[in-house]
Formats: sequence, structure tokens, C-alpha cells
Amino acid sequence: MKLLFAIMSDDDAKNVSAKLVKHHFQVTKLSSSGGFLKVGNTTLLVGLEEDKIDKALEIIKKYSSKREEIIPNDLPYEGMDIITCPIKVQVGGCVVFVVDVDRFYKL
Ligand code: 2BA
Repeated sequence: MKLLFAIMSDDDAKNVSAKLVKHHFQVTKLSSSGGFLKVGNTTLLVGLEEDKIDKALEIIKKYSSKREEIIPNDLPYEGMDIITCPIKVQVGGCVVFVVDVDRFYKL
């Protein structure tokens, strides 16, 4: 058995967790925060058999990898109405550790 730790943004974690559960993975969500930025993130724990790792990684990658999104950006100009100027921002990104599980009990 393996244990997968996946650290990602809170927003992506909601989606990833729902998709993993839909594919019959068991998931535990932990509230965490990065030591460097000190910003909140989410760590998902997934206990799974080795032959399911690729499927879990595929789902995690699909819903949390780094991507660009266009967001509206309101620019107030003096004497004019607010102008909405969309900008590209980078969102998402996930760090994954896969470790061996020595023993697994449900007591
Ligand atoms: P990432 O490397 O994508 O890491 C995102 C978050 O994943 C980290 O948040 C941390 O919560 C976790 N993480 C990454 N690698 C880890 C590891 N080896 N062990 C345990 N947890 C790990 P933050 O610590 O807030 O870091 C946010 C971003 O700041 C990092 O993005 C990286 O681009 C940068 N960074 C982190 N530590 C740095 C450092 N010492 N010097 C320069 N940049 C750093």
C-alpha cells in the first residue's frame, strides 16, 4: 500500500477531492500552510494500492496543475468610468509525495 500526499490550493483541493471520491479513492483533507509564503493550502492524503497511483495522479494533475487564467481587472481612471482590462494570471500547481505504507489498520 502507498500513501499519497498532495499539497495544493484550497480552491483546487475541493475539486480534486470530489473527483477522487467519485473515482472511489478514499481521501482525507488537511488544512495546511506553506512554510515559505505562510499562505493556507490544503494537503490531501490518499491511501491506495500501487496500481491505482497513475489514476490518482492523472486526476490530481488534471484539476490542480499550473495553468493560466484570464481574470477581470478593474482599472479606475480619473474622470472616467472604471475600465475592465482582463489580465492573465498563473493559478494552481501541486506538490505530490508518494510514500510506502508499512502497516495499515482500521481499528
Ligand atoms: P512550490 O515548490 O510549488 O511549493 C508549494 C507548497 O508545497 C509549499 O508552500 C509547501 O507548502 C509545499 N511543499 C513544497 N515542497 C515541499 C517539500 N519538499 N516538503 C514539504 N512541503 C513542500 P510554500 O512553502 O509556501 O512555498 C511556496 C512557493 O515558494 C514554492 O512553490 C516555491 O516556489 C517557493 N519557495 C518555497 N520555499 C522556498 C525557499 N526556501 N526559497 C525560495 N523559494 C521558495
